[in-house]
Amino acid sequence: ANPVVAIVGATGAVGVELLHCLEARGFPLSRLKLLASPRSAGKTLPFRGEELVIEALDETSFEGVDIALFSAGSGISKRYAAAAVKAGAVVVDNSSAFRMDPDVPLVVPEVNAADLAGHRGVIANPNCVAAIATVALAPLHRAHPIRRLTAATYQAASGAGAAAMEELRESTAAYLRGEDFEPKVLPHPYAFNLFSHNADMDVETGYNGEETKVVAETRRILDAQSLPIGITCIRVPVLRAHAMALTVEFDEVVSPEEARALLAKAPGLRLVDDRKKNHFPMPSEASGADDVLVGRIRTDIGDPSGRSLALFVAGDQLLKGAALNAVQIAELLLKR
Ligand code: A2P
Ligand code: 11C
Repeated sequence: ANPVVAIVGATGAVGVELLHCLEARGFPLSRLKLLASPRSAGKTLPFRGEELVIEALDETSFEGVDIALFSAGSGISKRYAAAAVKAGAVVVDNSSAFRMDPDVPLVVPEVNAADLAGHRGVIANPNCVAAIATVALAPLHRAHPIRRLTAATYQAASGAGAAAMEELRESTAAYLRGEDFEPKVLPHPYAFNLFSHNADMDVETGYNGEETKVVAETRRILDAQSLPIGITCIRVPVLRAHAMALTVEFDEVVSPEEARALLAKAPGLRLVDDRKKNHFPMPSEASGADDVLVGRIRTDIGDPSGRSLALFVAGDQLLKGAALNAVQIAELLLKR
């Protein structure tokens, strides 16, 4: 029989996309159970032409569930994942709760599907920047080992949840009306502005929690534990697609032509690299797309050795950065 699937955090920005992905991909499930906080209990969400009633999450929610897709923050994952596993479900967890646990595979299907083997009931879905970046980096890394990476990110509101997306809309409308707007979700004015990522800042090192996660997870997904990575994460006033400038140093000279050929045939990627038309990856074109967009592939003139390439990447934070990757992991689980 087809599996029973549960979504924990079904009303969230990622939760709603999980429903869409399951529906759009015709995921073979016998029943879908929607779970959220008691605030949402009794409300409904549409799925395959029906209105499914949301239930309040508790320890008993996972009876009969085969696959539980968690996306309600790491506190909820830490509290309820064990109950789901005990009830016999496999958990695909979108939070950061278990990503660095050696017993928990951290998987981007295009990159390290084989790591799923030997899971013990929980599989971690990576941070959105790590997932999007590794789809573009892995095909290069397999052909020519990367020896150093530098990244600057341009991250959308969706990464901070549905309420942050609403704050971007409302604060922009207020700005255009010439009215004051007091930020409630994000720490700084968002309309026509950008700011250092809102994750907790380590005042000793000067790196925030987002940067630390991206570094650790990128290394783990690429199986390159000692890869030096420099990173600056920035929140930009875009609704749902993250972009990033990547500078990649190799052990040897890799031509842009070769990189373009490797990336053009890699799964989950679409080349957008038209110099004549100045057409490169943009959040507007990445939004709603399953594929990660990659382009602006060129030799980095900042590295006199000629061994570095520069790329620009954009990917839908809610899809490849979250819901789509989780559903792809669930599809791999069914195949096994
Ligand atoms: P709810 O809408 O009922 O608050 P986002 O990342 O977009 O902010 O979404 C967070 C998700 O996590 C929402 O679906 C939210 O449900 C859910 N959530 C928050 N707190 C709890 C909780 N205590 N139990 C279950 N789900 C929760
Ligand atoms: C952001 N990437 O854009 C974050 C959100 O590691 O799951 C997701 C944080 C994570 O703010």
